[in-house]
Amino acid sequence: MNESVVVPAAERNDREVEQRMRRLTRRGFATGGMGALAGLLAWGWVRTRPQDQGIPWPLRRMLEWNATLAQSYFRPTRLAPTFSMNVARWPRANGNLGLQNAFDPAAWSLRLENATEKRPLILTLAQIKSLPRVDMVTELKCIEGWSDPVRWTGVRLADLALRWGKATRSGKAADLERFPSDLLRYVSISTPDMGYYVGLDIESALHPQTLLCYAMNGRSLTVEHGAPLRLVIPVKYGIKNIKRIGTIRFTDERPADYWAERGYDWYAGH
Ligand SMILES: Nc1nc2c(c(=O)[nH]1)N[C@H]1C(S)=C(S)[C@@H](COP(=O)(O)O)O[C@H]1N2
Ligand SMILES: [Mo]
Repeated sequence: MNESVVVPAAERNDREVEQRMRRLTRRGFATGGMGALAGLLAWGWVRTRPQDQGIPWPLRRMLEWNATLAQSYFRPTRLAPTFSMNVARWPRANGNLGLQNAFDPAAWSLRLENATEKRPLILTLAQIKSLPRVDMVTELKCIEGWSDPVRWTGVRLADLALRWGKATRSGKAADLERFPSDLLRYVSISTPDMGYYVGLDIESALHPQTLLCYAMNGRSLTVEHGAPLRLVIPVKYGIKNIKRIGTIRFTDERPADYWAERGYDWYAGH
């Protein structure tokens, strides 16, 4: 097979990214349609099956199967709604797990790890900012029941994966369309002190709206909102939007997740 060189992320223009998104989204729709049809045909049979924890067992099985299917190839979920700049608000600073230590954002660097390799890559904020800049207004939704549209500025986690080749087993730059099976299946992100940590499925992590964010509503991030770099992942609840990122690790093992360990859904999508 011809594994041609992937164009560096910084040279991809927005049009190219949009085309990629559209293709991947179409693929998602096709799968959804098949799922709906299978669901209709099977429903009569499902209803009459014995129950497992209050749910007919085939349904429980289906939930598990969906999770497996979502991981088996690259398929971003739908796009989260975006809003115009003028509705952006300041959310409350919520949650300071992993933020309590004395910390100097100016002395910060990111550890980028691949579970199949020994050596991490250490990146400066300037290197991260050299990736294509993305500006978007999306909602930050907390499981406590509030939400705010916020203007976020940063770079795509997908572009970081494409640029530095840490997301793959082969060590090559990720090629999401032609070699999705080369991608490691999960991403683990933690604060420098490991006080807070989230696990993400690779599809959500590489979703085009998943950003490593350094500015909020047009200003540099403040410490309580996660300076110098935080995750913004609008297809997930606030709990996954980890502030003060220290390490990003690509791995095939499902990562530990602070709130999943305390009873919340590991995926925490909405
Ligand atoms: N390091 C860290 N990140 C975190 C949290 C936290 O406690 N520690 N809380 C999460 C929760 S529950 C929410 S709702 C959002 C809130 O982001 P904000 O403080 O910028 O509004 O941050 C998320 N990221
Ligand atoms: Mo939250």
